[in-house]
Amino acid sequence: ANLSLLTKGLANEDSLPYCPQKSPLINGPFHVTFPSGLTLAQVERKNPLVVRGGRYRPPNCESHHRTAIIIPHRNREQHLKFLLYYLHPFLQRQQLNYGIYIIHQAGNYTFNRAKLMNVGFREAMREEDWDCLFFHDVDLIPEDDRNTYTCEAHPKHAAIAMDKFGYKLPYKMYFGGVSALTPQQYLRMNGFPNNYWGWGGEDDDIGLRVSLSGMLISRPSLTVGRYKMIKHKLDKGNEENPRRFNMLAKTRHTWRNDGMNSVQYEVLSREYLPLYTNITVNVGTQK
Ligand code: UDH
Repeated sequence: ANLSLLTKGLANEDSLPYCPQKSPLINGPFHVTFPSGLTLAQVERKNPLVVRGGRYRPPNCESHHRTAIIIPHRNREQHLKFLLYYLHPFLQRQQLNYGIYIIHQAGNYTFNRAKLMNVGFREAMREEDWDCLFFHDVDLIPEDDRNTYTCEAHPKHAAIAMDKFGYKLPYKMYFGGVSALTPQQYLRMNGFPNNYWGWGGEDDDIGLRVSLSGMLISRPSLTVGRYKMIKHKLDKGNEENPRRFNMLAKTRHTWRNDGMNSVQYEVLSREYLPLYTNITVNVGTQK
């Protein structure tokens, strides 16, 4: 009798019904503020169903979506805390099966945002068969949970309406801040460039790769793709990249040879923390 109870329990767990196509927990717009004194311990307490490494799956239904969030990071602990505070509940309201990966650049050498994304892609895919990857700046907080963190038929640019640009797209080809691609889309454009050191240009290179590899950009509506940016100055170690214009002029010749098929790095540590997986990586230096 005990055995049959046990197998019954297992069977039930394995056969959760699928979640509804549209989550009933979606609320629409919400007001983003930055409460002083917030701690990671508080964020943990508010998210009791998030497990080791920052993983979550809906408790009562099987999600249709497996989304990995990839966040490039160095020395932005305050921003990370606020992002986690908003993002965990946001993703849970969307009934996603998700994981959050912080890709932390080791050392003090010039920052390389796009290369960190390539590292995140490879390291996240090593762990799980994610069907969508969100490449997410640490200082952008979504303001509407109808902005679903799932992928589309074409690469998605999600952060189309940021407060700092007056909640408008700054220019037509803009692809910065938050974007989402399936593994197939990511590999089709050979991932992101590895050789943009310092601030600027890499997001336009990524946008160019989308079109050079024969894809279009999909976007949520301006009312939904809204983000608040946590105000900050240009970081030490992320000075403007003066080469970016020359490099962008050559992207159509370089994208096939520079990207996922050429990325080299060394993982220094992998930590499964309560609210996220932290991967510290040596991405090397400019050649
Ligand atoms: N990042 C870090 N640490 C750094 C640098 C960058 O974590 O030291 C990450 C972080 O996820 C950030 C992202 O890289 O959100 C993009 O970098 P950024 O925030 O510096 O870029 P953004 O364009 O900021 O958002 C612009 C600051 C003003 C620059 C003005 C230059 N003319």
